[in-house]
Amino acid sequence: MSEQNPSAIYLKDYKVPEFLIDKTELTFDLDETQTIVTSRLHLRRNPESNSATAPLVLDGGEDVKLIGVAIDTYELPKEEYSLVNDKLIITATPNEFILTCETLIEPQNNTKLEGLYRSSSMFCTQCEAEGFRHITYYLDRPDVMSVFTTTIIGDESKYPVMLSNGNEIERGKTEEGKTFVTWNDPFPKPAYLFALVAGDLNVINDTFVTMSGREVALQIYTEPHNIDKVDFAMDSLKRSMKWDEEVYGREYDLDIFMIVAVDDFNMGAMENKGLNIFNSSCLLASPKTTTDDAYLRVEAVVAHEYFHNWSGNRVTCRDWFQLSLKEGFTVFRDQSFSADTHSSVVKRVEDVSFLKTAQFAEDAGPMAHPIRPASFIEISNFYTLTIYEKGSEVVRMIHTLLGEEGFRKGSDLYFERHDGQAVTCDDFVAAMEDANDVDLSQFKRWYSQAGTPRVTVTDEYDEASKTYRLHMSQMTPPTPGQPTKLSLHIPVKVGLVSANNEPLSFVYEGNTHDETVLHLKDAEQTFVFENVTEQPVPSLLREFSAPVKLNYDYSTEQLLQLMSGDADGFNRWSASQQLAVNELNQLIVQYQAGQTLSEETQLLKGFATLLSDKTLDPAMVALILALPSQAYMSELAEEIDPHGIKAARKHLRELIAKGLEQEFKVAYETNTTDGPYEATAEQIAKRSLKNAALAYWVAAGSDEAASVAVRQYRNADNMTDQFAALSIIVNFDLPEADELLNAFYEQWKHEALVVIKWLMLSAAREQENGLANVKSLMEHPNFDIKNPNKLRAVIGGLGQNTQAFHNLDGSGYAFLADQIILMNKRNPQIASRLCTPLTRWQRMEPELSGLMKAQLERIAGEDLSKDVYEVVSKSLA
Ligand code: B3K
Ligand code: ZN
Repeated sequence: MSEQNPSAIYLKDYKVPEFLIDKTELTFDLDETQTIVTSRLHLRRNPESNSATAPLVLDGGEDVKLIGVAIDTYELPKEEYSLVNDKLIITATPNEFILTCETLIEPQNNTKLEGLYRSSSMFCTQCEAEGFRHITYYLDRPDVMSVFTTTIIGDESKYPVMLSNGNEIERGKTEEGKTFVTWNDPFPKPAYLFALVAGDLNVINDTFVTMSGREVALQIYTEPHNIDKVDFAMDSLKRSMKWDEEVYGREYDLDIFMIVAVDDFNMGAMENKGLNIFNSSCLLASPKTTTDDAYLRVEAVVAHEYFHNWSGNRVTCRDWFQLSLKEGFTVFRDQSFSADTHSSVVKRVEDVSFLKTAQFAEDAGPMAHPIRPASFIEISNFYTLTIYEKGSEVVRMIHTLLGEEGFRKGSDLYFERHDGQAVTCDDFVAAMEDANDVDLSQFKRWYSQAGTPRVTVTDEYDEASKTYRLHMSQMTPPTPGQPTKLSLHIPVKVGLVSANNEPLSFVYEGNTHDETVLHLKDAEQTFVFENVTEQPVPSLLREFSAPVKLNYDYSTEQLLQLMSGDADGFNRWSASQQLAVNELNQLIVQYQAGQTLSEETQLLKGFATLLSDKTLDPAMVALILALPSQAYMSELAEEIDPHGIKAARKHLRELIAKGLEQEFKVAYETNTTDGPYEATAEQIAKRSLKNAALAYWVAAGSDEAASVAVRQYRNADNMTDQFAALSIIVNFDLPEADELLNAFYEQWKHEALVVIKWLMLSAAREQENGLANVKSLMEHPNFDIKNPNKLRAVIGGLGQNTQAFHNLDGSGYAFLADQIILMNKRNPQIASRLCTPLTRWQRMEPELSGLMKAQLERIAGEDLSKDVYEVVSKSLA
């Protein structure tokens, strides 16, 4: 791949830093061609280090040019320092001193979007995980926490707004007539939380009064044309602040909290202390340009980044192996916030569905890793679904084991004990244990073992003694580097259901319950329930109490029963999914054998009951109606046949559509919302059912349904309805598809976020010349390869376009590989993420598998960035 392959670093090699930086004083002289950064680092030897003579080794980057370096007032001549592998090494230093460093950087040429860079006309930063070293030489590791004072110097006519962390403490003019602004952040923080923004921005102002009565100024900044789209984010922020006070007792600390939207951003958002920076796609929202899903995302991301102020900033990670300490916990917090704000069952279904589709696939692939990895080559590759989503599931299991109150006692102790520190996942679990006097030692294996455990359940009922037994076994499959696994502590929440769909109470361990949490700890274990009056249907793993694959041989009748009547809303969805998965699997087998696909489906009965039940939450009905996705079916498959899955899904959808055509029409007509658009749970629920019903109705093939879809597109007063109609028109290839796709672009070409939706839908469109169409999108004047949102939209759309991407001539895979090679050096983080579909090659059917592998090998032949190298080499290992 290159002459010297990058090497891994290991958790077991962790050592405390040799030096600490008590204070960091930075000056940025911003300029269009070169930016000069001067840093004054107040350094001293770390008393916890056992070396009194270790050299000072500061992290830097190939894009940082050192102009000069001084210790106190002594300017170091060249022979007194060295630059090796981007590190600045000074062998002889006093025990305590001020190091002054002057560096030159070129933010305008920074295409990697880490460190300081330009997005549109503004300067902005992204420092997590290791971006700060691309700004200046530093101890760029999270266990070095420092008080930052930052002065920004710039031309006020171009950069009237200049922001950094903390509070503004001074402002004035330099001798050259430029403006300077100085910011101070009193809370010691690692460099990854540093932020700077400069630009011609507009702001909205608000305030929040904390539970102790302090008034906090809230500001959201955007480029002028977007300032009308941040009211929802501001409202979400205030609700998040209140929620964190009520649920976790956590109050905001600084006097000001700022958020800035930028267009070019590698991920969703960043929790820099007091100055969050957001991808505009996760901040801007207006009814006409933003769908319900995107509204919910804005709310969740605003909450997530805000919650990091405690889970991440006040208490941070000791090293990057502990990333899930802040990410898993914070995802759990934002999921709970959304669940409390909207419907908790709907939220749980959405989160679990995502986990089972995407995280399970990651856990079954070559990049599988525990939520606390033992090693990595490039930390940017470990901002994964495993760290985030599975990490959240692990925190949720602790919550399930300790209960609401016990969990709160544990989190209180954690925050109190570790405020201002950089700590580990072990510290988090220890606080939970100590506050509750419990032993979580076996449970902690979840932190170090990768792979999705399989739990297999069988049962028996003894009529005479009214005893019911559940036999459970667990097995975690091998993952790279972990051939054998230990038994985990798995909380399995169960209830029993009677033949006439009533909850059946039972006696377990001496107490009567309707529902209980079983502690599966051994490889095989039997749980005995007494006083069970009839043969029950077990409702297993309620609320998805553990991130496992559950196997119980449910009959179709049992699934239909759980689907219509289980007390656990989550399991009603789960049963419907299982039923649909079973039917799809049969259809796939028929498709592969060249047989006629079966014309019968048991889902009709279940869906009919569902659609006629007026007591149900429409959002829940919509979720149950959604067939298991192409991606989820792929995750489940022994050998992935994308074309077979696609054909089976299409066939089943049509069967259901035709079987319940009238019901869908009625559901469409009765779920219209009155009044102006609002992103409330109630309205969102109705729109989701209305649009799900419309898709089925159109799938049944009537002209009436097609014209209703076109009418909805034309009359919609909000993006949810407009885009849902357009997607249906395009996906079913109605005659108006071309015309309306073009009209949509023309209507919205000046709204970057809507253009992104258009790019995605266009790229995903299945048609004869699908790949040529994707290529032409990348030539479109409104496409910009430097903008990660646009690139992801096109490549993401292609990934959903089965015909174009999984083309048997290999052209789809080759095209993706071309883009990866193109982005490899320009933006390694994005390039590495684009590799994901190819990492699944070993699970594909043989022909496609070989084609994918060939592309990975082609990529491997290039001179690769660490990011891409790690993913490609692990995939081919
Ligand atoms: N902590 C950031 C993610 C940074 C990713 C760096 N490659 C956003 C978040 O999880 O809140
Ligand atoms: Zn986060």
